[in-house]
Amino acid sequence: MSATIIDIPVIAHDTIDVEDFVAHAHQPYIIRGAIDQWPARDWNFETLRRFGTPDEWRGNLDWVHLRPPHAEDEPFVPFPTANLGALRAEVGAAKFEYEPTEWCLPVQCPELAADVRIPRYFANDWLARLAPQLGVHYPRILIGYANTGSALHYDVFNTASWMAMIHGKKDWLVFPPSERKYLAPFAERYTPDTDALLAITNRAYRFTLEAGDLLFVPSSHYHQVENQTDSIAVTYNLFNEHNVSDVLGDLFAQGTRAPEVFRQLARLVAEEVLAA
Ligand SMILES: O=C(O)CCC(=O)C(=O)O
Ligand SMILES: [Fe+2]
Repeated sequence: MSATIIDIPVIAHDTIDVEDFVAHAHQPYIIRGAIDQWPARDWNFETLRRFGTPDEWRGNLDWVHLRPPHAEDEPFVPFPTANLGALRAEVGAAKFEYEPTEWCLPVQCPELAADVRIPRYFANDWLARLAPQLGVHYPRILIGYANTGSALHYDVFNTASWMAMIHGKKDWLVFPPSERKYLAPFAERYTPDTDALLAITNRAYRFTLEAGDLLFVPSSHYHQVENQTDSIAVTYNLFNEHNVSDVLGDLFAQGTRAPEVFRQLARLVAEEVLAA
């Protein structure tokens, strides 16, 4: 096998007049023009450093957790980001897996959350309604460093996600749900040699996400992401009636490991059904 690369559709923010975008988006999309008016477009590493003191939790800004590729049995090791230049000089062009620890704005820095404007087509969000019970809060800032990548995965509770690229570039590889069965040997690990993933699959999206772009990734789409440059992104996970079945499927697969999530979700679905 050798995967055919599918072009990811690029659509203009203004042309999205669908009331519920998630209902119709069964593949990834890049949306242009969505974040032009966000005050967050002006963020850079210096501006972010002004928020919070270094000993407060601000994911990946001062420390980044790294390990070599294919070293899932080893722990991530914290590196001060100020010293990454020295580390790179030592290892040359080698790539590292990084742990994408995120900076959770509503909890850690509400004043920065106001710089992000949730696009209207992502406003129908049941995960936000569960957030108080489950402790999952978005939006988040995800800071990455050149030549680092994160493991092949799908997102928490198999939710959909969007990512707004604020600064820098990320190389994305996204697989349709039909490819998932082939990817098991590579799941939850970072494989810098992406040709190895393309060699065992039929179809994939491969693209670079650039500053100013907004990416939507539906549920059940495995993805592996690499920071082409140092980067700042805003991430957000969501689900609603259109992909709740993906979330339920994931919870059933996890079985008793997620009873509390199940309980809260069942309550929410019952509320929705009874209100209809
Ligand atoms: O940018 C990354 O490293 C990973 C992004 C992603 O897939 C996620 O946060 O779930
Ligand atoms: Fe993800």
